[in-house]
Amino acid sequence: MTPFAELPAPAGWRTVDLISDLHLQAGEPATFEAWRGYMQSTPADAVFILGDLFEVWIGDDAATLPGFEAQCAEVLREAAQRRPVFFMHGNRDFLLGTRFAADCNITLLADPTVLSLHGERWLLSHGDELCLEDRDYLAFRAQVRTTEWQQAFLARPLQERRALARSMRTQSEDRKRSPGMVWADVDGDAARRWLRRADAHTLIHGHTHRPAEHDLGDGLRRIVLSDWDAAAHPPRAQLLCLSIAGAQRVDLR
Ligand SMILES: [Mn+2]
Repeated sequence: MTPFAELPAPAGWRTVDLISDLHLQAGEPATFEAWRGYMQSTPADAVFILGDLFEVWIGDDAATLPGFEAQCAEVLREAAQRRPVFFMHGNRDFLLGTRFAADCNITLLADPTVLSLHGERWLLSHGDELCLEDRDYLAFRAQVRTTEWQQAFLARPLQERRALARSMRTQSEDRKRSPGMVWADVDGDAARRWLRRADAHTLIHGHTHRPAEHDLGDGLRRIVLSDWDAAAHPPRAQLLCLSIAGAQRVDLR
């Protein structure tokens, strides 16, 4: 079994912020503004984005044109000048590539990655791979994460990719609304297996939009990050801060 990726935090890091599932899109400016304000002002020594920063990512070339993606790139680039910014793929933005990352000076992380900080090992993931009941999605995931699928998709013209992404999203929304649809959650046994393999006690993930802390037994636990929606009542814009004191949720108001 290949060991999980490891990221030892530099000795100088005191606090690390974790965020996920912002689902940034041009049509939701309030969440974009909340995120921009946060990225400009956080005192954290590093920011970890654990997937689904974007509602959809159709290819790095989209960010080379003026528009929403370029605006987001600018926020990342500025933030990364002040502190390291790490990015892990979610199921919406798995096509975000090395070209965009290099352009913004952010570091791509493997899913999962073990972060060692203050003598603690934190297992970080987007979480979609552990939702074992979501079989249709996992089959789709296996297909779209292959180099062949991605090369074929990215070879299509930008407009065609935008249209395809839109229709895929409509299909997925329809599926979510269909009667009898059960929202898959992270599988407890799979989470425990990952934690043992990582020699870690805490799994931190997003994806499910069900912020909580779950006791997995034997001293193991998983912490679920909140999604963001600054236009909701009350607004959701939350991060998890890791420090010497442990993990703490912080609501941005
Ligand atoms: Mn997700």
